[in-house]
Amino acid sequence: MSSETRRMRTNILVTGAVGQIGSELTLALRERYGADAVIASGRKTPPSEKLKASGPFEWIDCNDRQVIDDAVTKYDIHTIYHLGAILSGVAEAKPELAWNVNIDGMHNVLKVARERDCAVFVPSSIGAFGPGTPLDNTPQDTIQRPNTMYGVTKVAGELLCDYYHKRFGLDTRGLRYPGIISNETVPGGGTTDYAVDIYYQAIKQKKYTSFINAGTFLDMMYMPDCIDSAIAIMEADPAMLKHRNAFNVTAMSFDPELLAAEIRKHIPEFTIDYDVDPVRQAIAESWPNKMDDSAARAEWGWDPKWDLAAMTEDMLKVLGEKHERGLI
Ligand code: AKB
Repeated sequence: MSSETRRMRTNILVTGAVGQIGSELTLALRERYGADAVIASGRKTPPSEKLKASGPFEWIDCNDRQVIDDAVTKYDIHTIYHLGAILSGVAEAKPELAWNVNIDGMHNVLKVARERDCAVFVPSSIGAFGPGTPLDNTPQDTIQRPNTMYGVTKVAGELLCDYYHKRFGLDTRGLRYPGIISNETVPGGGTTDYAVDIYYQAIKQKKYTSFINAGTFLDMMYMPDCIDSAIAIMEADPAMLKHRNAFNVTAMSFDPELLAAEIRKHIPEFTIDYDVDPVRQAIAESWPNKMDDSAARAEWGWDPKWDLAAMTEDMLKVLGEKHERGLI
C-alpha cells in the first residue's frame, strides 16, 4: 500500500479485540507497533490463550464511559480501534441492544477520544446501504436509506464520526467493510457469515446448507486485506483524505454458487443446498452486489491482494490442517 507516509500514533486501544476482526488485528498491530503498545479489550467473551499471551488485556464495556476513560488514561492511548459491535443478524433480533452497543457505546468512545485527543477508527459496513442504493458499482457517495437496525446504526455512526471530525477536529476514519472471511475466529450473527461457515463445512462434511440463496451477490474480503486496510487508513496522510467515514472497500464479489464452484476445484465431491433464512436473505438483498471502491484506491492507496481463487486455496489449506490436528 502507498500509505506508509505516516506512522500511527501509539499507544493503541482495541475494543472488541476478541471478535472476528479484533482478534487478528490486535496481533498484527502488536507485531507492527510492539506488544505493550497495543491494549486488547473485550466486553464479555474471554480472550483466546494466543491473544492473552501476546500483550495487555482489559475488560471494557463501551457502554461504561468511565471504564474507557480509565483505560485510555492508564495506558496513555493515542489511537482507538473501536471494533466492539453487534452484527446484522443479531441486530435484527435484538434492535435495542444493537442501538445501545453500536451507537451509545461508539459515542462514548468518541467522547473519550475528544477529551483525550485520540484518533479513532470505526468500521462501517455494506450494511450502511439499503433500498434506493444503486446495487451495482455502488458509488462512494450515494443514497443510504437502510431498513435494518444494523444499517441505521452504521449510517448514524458514519455521520457521527464525520461530525466529530468537522466540529471538534477529531481524527476519525473508517471503512465500509464487506463480508470478512477468516480462519481464526468465527464471526457471530452476521449475514455474510455463510461465506465463512461454508469453508468449515466443506472441510468437515464436504457439503453445506446455505442460509443465503443462490444468485445473491455480495462484496467480500479475506482477513489479511481487512487487516492491511485498517492499518493503512489510519497511517494515511490526512491531507490526502477527502472522505473519512467511511470508504467503500472490497476485494471480490460472489454468490453461494460461485463460491461452491471454487471450493469444488479443491474438493470435487463438495455439494451445496439451500435452507434460506428469510431475515438474513432480505438483508442481503438490500446490500450492494458490488461496491465501487475507487475513492479508497485514489485517496490512500487501497489495493487488495486476495481474490476468490487465492483465498479459497488458502482457507481450505489452513482449515484442512486444523481439522487434521483435531482443532476444528
Ligand atoms: C454482517 O454480515 O453483519 C457483517 C457486515 C457485512 O457488516 N459481516
